[in-house]
Amino acid sequence: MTSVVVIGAGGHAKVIIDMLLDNGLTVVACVSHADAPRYRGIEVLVGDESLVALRASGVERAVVAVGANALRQRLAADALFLGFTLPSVVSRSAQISPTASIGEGAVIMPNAVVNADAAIGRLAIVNTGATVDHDCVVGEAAHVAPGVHFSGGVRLGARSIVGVGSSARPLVTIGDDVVVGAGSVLVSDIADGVTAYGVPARSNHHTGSTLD
Ligand code: JB3
Repeated sequence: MTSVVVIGAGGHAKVIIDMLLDNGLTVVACVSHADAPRYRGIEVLVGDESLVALRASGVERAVVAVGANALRQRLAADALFLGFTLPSVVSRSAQISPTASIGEGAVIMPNAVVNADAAIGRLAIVNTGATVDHDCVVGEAAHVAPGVHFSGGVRLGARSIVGVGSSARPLVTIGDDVVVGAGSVLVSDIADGVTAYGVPARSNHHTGSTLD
């Protein structure tokens, strides 16, 4: 019951492996689509077909440790189809309110904070040192990058990423499939599918015109 397979073998997987080992779990292997170096001595199996044999050998749990949001969603669906369960992984140094909820397969990285009544969606990432305050909703397979700060009641849509060091004022809603550039300040809502960046964040390129 303490064995887990990690899907992915890049930088994100390394941080997750540290968390899993720190939580007393056994990582039986990483599964990658290409050869990758071992991290902490853990074998890297190339090709997702090896997941079938791992499941047949009795490994029940998988963590999809891939940063790309849509790919993470697809690999998670494949793992569920093979019969794996997708545990959430929470760093021992993260602070999680007892009234927050963490979805299946979500990962909460070291020194992150998730405050009262916040809801972290399945397969979401709350990355290193990010803070998600009371009543926020982080959508499925979204990514709150390192050092991001969400004030109360912020909503982030599915598969959206908010880049490193950004912040959002209370009650801002960010749509699905949005990309927010690093260091942005979100003071108003962002529609689905938009790329936004800057201080304050805007969804169009700044042309330099005085009418902008
Ligand atoms: O910013 C931070 C702190 N972390 C980033 C993270 C959230 O996302 C990190 O800096 C990277 O930007 C990214 O980490 P990730 O996903 O580990 O990226 P990379 O190091 O490029 O590794 C991608 C991994 O995805 C590799 O191990 C690939 O083998 C794996 N991969 C891609 N396609 C796949 C597939 N693995 C499997 N099993 N199947 C696939 O189809």
